[in-house]
Amino acid sequence: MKEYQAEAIRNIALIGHGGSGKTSISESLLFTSGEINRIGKIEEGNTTSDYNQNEVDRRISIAASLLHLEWANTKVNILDTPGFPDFIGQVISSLHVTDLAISVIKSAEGVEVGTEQTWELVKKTKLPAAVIINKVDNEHSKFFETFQQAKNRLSSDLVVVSFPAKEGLNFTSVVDIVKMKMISYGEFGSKKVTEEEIPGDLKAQADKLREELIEKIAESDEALMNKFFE
Ligand SMILES: Nc1nc2c(ncn2[C@@H]2O[C@H](COP(=O)(O)OP(=O)(O)OP(=O)(O)O)[C@@H](O)[C@H]2O)c(=O)[nH]1
Ligand SMILES: [Mg+2]
Repeated sequence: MKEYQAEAIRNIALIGHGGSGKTSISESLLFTSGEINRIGKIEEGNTTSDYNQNEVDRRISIAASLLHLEWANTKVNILDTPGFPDFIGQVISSLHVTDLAISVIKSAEGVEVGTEQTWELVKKTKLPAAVIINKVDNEHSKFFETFQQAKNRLSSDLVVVSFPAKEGLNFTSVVDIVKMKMISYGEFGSKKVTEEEIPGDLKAQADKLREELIEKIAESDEALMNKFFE
């Protein structure tokens, strides 16, 4: 087995309310990085993370699963934790061994009780944290409303790094605020990705969000600010 130096290892926990999409995101990450060559689905009971028969039958995660992938010469260990509150012990123990927590929130439903409960644990451990606003293909998706809610209820430090170019049933693309490009995805499981200039009607919004991102970075760390400009 390939050996990695400590600086080339990242440990991430996916946390959040039940059914927000943590296991599906894990599966997509494994597929995108080439760790698996067929993408599993919760409905088909064939995801890498929910392998236990009970998880397959109930279509929920019960225990935290440890997954791994390689990306840019870095080993990424992912702990996919259950969202159902009975299993919160799995979230608590996972957060003790991770460097970063990623909270997955449903775009249409917004911040839910499980989002707040698991976020409280992150605050206790003082871990760095990020948020994924997921299910932006839902017809009731309201990305920016959910973002504002997360800012109000989780952390005022949150800033957007990418947003859906068009949310709802026609979702195919995101605007990446770091690359300043629009990134479009092919059909599910195709790995087809295309980069284009940000369309005119979204450019002003992207510029404004990028300014907010830079301000936040500058506010928090001078070294990071220099790195960002490099
Ligand atoms: N349309 C749509 N469905 C999604 C998306 N992400 C997940 N789902 C579906 O949402 C349901 C829950 O997904 P999971 O990946 O099991 O969510 P989870 O957060 O791991 O759930 P627990 O582990 O039980 O907390 C499944 O039916 C998924 O197929 C998404 O981005 N879009
Ligand atoms: Mg799950």
